Amino acid sequence: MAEQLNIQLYKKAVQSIPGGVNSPVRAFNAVRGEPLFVDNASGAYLYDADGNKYIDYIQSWGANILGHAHPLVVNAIQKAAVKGTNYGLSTVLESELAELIKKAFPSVELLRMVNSGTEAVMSAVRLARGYTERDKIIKFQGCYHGHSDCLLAKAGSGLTTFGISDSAGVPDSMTSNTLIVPYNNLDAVKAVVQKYGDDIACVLVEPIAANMGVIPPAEGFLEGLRQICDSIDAILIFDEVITGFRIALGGAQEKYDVKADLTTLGKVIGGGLPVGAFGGRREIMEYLAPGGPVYQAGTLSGNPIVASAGIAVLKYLFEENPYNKIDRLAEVLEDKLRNAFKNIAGDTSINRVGSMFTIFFCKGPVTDYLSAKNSDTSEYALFFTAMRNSGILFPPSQFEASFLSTAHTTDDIETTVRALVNWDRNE
Ligand code: HOZ
Repeated sequence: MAEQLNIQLYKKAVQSIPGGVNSPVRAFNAVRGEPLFVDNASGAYLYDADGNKYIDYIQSWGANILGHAHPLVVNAIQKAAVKGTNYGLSTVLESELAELIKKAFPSVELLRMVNSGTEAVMSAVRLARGYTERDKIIKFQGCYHGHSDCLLAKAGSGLTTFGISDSAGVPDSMTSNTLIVPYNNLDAVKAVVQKYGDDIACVLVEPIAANMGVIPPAEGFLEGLRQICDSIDAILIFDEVITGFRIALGGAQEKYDVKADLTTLGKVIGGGLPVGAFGGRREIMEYLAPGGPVYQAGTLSGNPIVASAGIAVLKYLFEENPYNKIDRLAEVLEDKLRNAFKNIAGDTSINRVGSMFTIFFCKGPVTDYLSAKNSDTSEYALFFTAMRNSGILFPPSQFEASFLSTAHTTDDIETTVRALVNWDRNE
């Protein structure tokens, strides 16, 4: 039998790219497979190099809320590209995108565009430290905020998937000011604050954790963080790279009615192109160069093609407000999966907030990093592989979120559930 093209492409990739992938979460080691090489994608579907079709619940790790290659986004990109791919100078598109973001996030008075979520959070933390003239930051176990040095400590996403929650190459001096506490545990935050109160520049949190699988904030958790920050004059940073424009137009802040001082964004606001942004209270943001002493820069920041794609997506979201519809579809999927799992041996627990969810292979409830880590990752691998073989693509890790898009349909849900019902565990 001829070797699959996908395998051939992987063998070629490892000759020039470490692990054959440009980001570890794309490796399928955790589910005991080879990376999937994509040929093209449209709406809810993705086609691999061998022509296999998948219902895609990765959706570029949540970036594609309108599904793949939405015509509005593709047109915006094409129109922008013929006018030049980057100028390294200002365009009106940057202010247009900024206005749309500000309209959705009342806590954001000024914002700056960058090129990734990593950059957004790295810059926001530097700004918080510069503004407060303090060094320490509070971060939560299992939350992932990109791969800048001071945040690679007990981090989720690929670090949890591959069991390297503290990366090599990061000197202790880079993380010595990073104070780590369990998610959803206000008492632990208070204890740290009692010890280090006046040295804490910021509390950095994913308001809905989505990088150790999806974990919603416990009742009062975000409000408690707000109060604690106010009591010590620390900056509250919400990392809404995943949740911004995903959970609601105004992200988790809108859903839970808690305002951050600084917010980081990415994914959805770039329509699937490389993007990040951070913004917040005017008096803090004015600490940035050129007006202020905190330096931050980027040749490609505010890129006209990225901004055009982002504007197209955000305008669509404002006009159509598809959140009820997409969340309802996700709820139907959750209910049907839950029912189907009742007839399958082993424990599962599904966490869902809006259109993002995780099926944990453990009894649950999953409320923090430790309970997420209770999951049986071998079972997840079996599930993942069975689904992949049936044309359903979930993330290749127990500790990542699955996402619906506006392109998914009830037929896709039915097909997904049927694949689960037909899962033959003995195969
Ligand atoms: N935030 C993304 C998923 N947790 C990361 C994607 C990546 O690392 O490639």
